Amino acid sequence: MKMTFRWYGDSDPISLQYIKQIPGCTGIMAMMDNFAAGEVWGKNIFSAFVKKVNDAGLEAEVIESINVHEDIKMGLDTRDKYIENYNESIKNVAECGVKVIVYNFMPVFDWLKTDLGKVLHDGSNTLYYNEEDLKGLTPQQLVENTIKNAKGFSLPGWEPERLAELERVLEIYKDINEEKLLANYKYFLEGIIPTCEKYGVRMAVHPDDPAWPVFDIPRISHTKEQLEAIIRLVDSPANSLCLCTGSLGSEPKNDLPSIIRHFGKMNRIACAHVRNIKFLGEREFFESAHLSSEGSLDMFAIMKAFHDTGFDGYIRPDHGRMIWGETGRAGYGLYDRALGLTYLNGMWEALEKMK
Ligand SMILES: [Mn+2]
Repeated sequence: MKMTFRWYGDSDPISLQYIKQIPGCTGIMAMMDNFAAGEVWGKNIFSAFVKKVNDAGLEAEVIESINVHEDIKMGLDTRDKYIENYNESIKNVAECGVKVIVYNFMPVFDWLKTDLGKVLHDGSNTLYYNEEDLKGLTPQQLVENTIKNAKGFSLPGWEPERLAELERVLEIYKDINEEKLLANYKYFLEGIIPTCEKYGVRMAVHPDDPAWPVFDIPRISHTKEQLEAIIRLVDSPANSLCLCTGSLGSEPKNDLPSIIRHFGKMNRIACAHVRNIKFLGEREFFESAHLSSEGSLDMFAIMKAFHDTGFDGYIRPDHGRMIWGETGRAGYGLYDRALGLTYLNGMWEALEKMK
């Protein structure tokens, strides 16, 4: 297992040196916003990025932001060009040492929360979701609220160019059901997995966050059965999962340790985001500190499931709260994520030594 930390590049207020100072953190999961969805990732820009990370003593083997163009998800005629570009990007990042590409196939909206800074009992603040707060909101209003609450930070999944065409895209999705979306997904994977195999890269799909459909837009990656259907679309280890515990775990019916064991045994988990959440009611939760006792998920059972199935991929702590007066990009401060990383590493050491 390799323990990593998300880094946003030069715009990230958290320096690579700070990340390197977190004990047991050997690399980053890279989030770059230099390229729009559908654009080819230029090798010169990306290799300079990797060099910077390597010079700081860290690895850059996972990239989290080669976004799938909406036309691919919608199955439009223009998709072939975007798939061709995606293949070009895979080749370019692979030649710079990337082993895993995290992506999602969520229509329109990527992750979704209704409050990016909910104040908790101890004065910290965190990301919060309450289905009630979505009632009466149009998708457009949700987008406006989210961008307004981001305090000037760019938020992955909420890129202005992706959302500019919201009305048009929502109209097209009215004719796309889950079956059709899955067929478009298959077309995409069939177009890119051979390239992944050739260059030794694994695609890792991030599950829907939260783990249910929103605004009646189809979503097809939030249950064990759906994830199984996805990895069977193209039967290759290059077609794998990014097991995000906070996303999948937002639906209490998703038994995380058993899901991890199932896909872990099949060698279909390339990387993981590990975090805890605390349920307050039905479809209402906040992102808690990582420790099991602070939230609703059993983090030890989760880590043990990874360990027992011989997981040798990449893990990162996921979102953290804002603590100790830190301000910054929602979910991506330094302190609470570093605490989370240390906690996860502590459990891993115990699991190793108790083997
Ligand atoms: Mn995640």
